[in-house]
Amino acid sequence: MKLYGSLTSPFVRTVRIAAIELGLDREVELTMTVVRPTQPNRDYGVAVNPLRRVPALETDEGDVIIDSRVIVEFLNNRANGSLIPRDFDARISCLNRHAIVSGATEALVSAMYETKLRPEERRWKDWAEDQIDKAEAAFVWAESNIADFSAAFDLSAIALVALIDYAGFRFAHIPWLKRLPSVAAFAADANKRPSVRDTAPRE
Ligand SMILES: N[C@@H](CCC(=O)N[C@@H](CS)C(=O)NCC(=O)O)C(=O)O
Repeated sequence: MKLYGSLTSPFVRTVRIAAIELGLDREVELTMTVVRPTQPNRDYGVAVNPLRRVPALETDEGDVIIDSRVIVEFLNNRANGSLIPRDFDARISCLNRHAIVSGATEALVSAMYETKLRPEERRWKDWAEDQIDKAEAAFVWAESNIADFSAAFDLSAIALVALIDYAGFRFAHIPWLKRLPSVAAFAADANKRPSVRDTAPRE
């Protein structure tokens, strides 16, 4: 299978961590793909993902699956794994945690585009700060709900570690976890896993 992505995207990283945890990493080959706002990668848009976003997974059967959550669901099913629970209540709870974490990650990716990619004279500072504020609120929420994230290394926990490391990677000047001891302990613990260590974001 071909995973279109990069070494910096937190969404691609979620899929890579999941693939390792599921024992599928040898079957999933990372294909470096550049997608940057205002520089449309049209070949990729036509051949793979019309939204021109990563990650996208091309299966051995030639189907294309987009969005990290959907890809993890596909891989989890293929490996008969437990990254997304089958029990309905547990599943909704996991997907709900993931939705908050993933929304915060999207807010930070947007803030990164606004503060680093957009021409300086056109930047909207208040909007970028609002996105960062949303991510901070999600971290505070995670601190209150850390027991659920720590109960199993599932999709929501994987996405949380990807968010924490992305926040530190792109916005290193912000002391994200300073007043969040439980999230900090969760991150330290998660980073002991080879799947997490070996996929740390890098340019
Ligand atoms: N909800 C999507 C978000 C994917 C996403 O936003 N990826 C970013 C990279 S981190 C991207 O492709 N950005 C390019 C663009 O939006 O033009 C997922 O979970 O896969």
